[in-house]
Amino acid sequence: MALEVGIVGLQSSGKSLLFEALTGTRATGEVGMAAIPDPRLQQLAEVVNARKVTAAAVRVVEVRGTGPALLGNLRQVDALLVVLDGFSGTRTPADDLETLNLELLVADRDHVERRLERVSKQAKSGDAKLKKEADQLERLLAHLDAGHTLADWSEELPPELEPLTTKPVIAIVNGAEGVDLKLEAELAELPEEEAAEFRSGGESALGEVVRRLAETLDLITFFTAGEKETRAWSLRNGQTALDAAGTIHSDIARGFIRCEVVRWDDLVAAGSHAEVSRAGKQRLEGKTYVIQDGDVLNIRFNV
Ligand SMILES: Nc1nc2c(ncn2[C@@H]2O[C@H](COP(=O)(O)OP(=O)(O)O)[C@@H](O)[C@H]2O)c(=O)[nH]1
Ligand SMILES: [Mg+2]
Repeated sequence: MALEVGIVGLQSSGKSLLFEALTGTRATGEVGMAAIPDPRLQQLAEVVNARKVTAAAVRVVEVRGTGPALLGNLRQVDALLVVLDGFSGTRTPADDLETLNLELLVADRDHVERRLERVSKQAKSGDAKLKKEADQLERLLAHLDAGHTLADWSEELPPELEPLTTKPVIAIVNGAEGVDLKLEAELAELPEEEAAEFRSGGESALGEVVRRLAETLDLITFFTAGEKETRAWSLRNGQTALDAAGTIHSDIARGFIRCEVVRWDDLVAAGSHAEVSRAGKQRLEGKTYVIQDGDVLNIRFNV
């Protein structure tokens, strides 16, 4: 399951432009994939003469406005990208961020209230667990109505809740001061070389956004380097070889036997899988091995 990020912002702040800049497709208020740029990938692809090169990607969801119903579409995402108008000269980004935080809070209050209604009804059956959750939700609602947030609730939240206000937030000021999203969206439509030429060596401001996202989510990258396809994949820091297998395909996780691991730069320096193995730089690891950023994996599995 790919990691997912949601785009939120006030009307005309540049949400659709960010979606387009990240995914290279025009926003239809839907879902797209944003590639995570990684210079190591191309080097690996060249070493193995890969016919296909695939970057790691995160799913991006744009919601068309605010309000509990629309924001509710973001309950499953791993992080929020908040777009703030810094280009029109008519808005104050810091104030808009406060407004958006309030919108998220209102959406969460609505979420808690709805859940409370449902659970109290079900709890009439006498189920002790439901009764306990209803009591918890009632106190939580009072906590919110007293001007507090879910984030400063001292007890554990009921696991059934999917709050928005506890998600990591990455704020992007759209404009010359921050990221010029109009420009980035236009560049996203150009072939990669032309866009790079336009930037004349300077890096994409969008790259910075993606990097902040990867940092916020504590992501690491591992690679699979085959001739048919060389590919980068994202994992959360601390995840294992078995998690890596599951990221590639559930069948590979199910049939996991062992995993050959080389460091990406050892492979590039050696020039081939055969050479790096001959140099003794390839290790065999099991299911519980904790993947390190930059590992190149070859997972052996039974089907
Ligand atoms: N000049 C300029 N216009 C922008 C910029 N960002 C957004 N706009 C304009 O603002 C309008 C709304 O942008 P859009 O991405 O559709 O906003 P959304 O409603 O948040 O999805 C569009 O007409 C954009 O062309 C910018 O950085 N510079
Ligand atoms: Mg839009």
